[in-house]
Amino acid sequence: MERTFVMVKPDGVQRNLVGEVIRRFESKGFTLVGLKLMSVSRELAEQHYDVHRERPFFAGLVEFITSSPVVATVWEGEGVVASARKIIGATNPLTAELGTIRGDYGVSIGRNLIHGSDAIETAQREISLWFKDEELVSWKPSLTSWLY
Ligand code: FUP
Repeated sequence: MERTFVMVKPDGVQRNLVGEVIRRFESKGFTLVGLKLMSVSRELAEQHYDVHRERPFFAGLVEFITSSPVVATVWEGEGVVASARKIIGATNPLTAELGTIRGDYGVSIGRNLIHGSDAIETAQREISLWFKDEELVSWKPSLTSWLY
């Protein structure tokens, strides 16, 4: 079954939106298989945002992600990678549709509350970067037969 990596960034944690984020993914019908509150090391932040290393906002982004705790999660379900991106909304919260997490709660691209993997291969890379195998739990919620 497909999995994706979703992180509530420092601003989302500080603004008490952890519950709201988890609620939206649970309500949609996805299964939580990994969850932890953590401080992010500079090394992990730089690896996570490696594709942006040459961009002008890279240093600020690493500074931001390491500034305060994040909540790292892994979600499972059919089509979860693309669906999570829809639930999260466009990168810039000002142009993100209302009804998405960024569209409903954010006003600034540098404080866009949440990260979600952008493709299946990225999700695999990010899940193994952020979680050890033994931190992920495979389980079947009893609701499954009503979802699929
Ligand atoms: P997304 O996949 O929507 O998280 O967006 P990107 O991978 O394009 O960008 C990663 C993060 O870099 C964004 F969440 C916010 C930050 N960013 C900026 O701060 N300024 C920019 O111009 C673009 C991205």
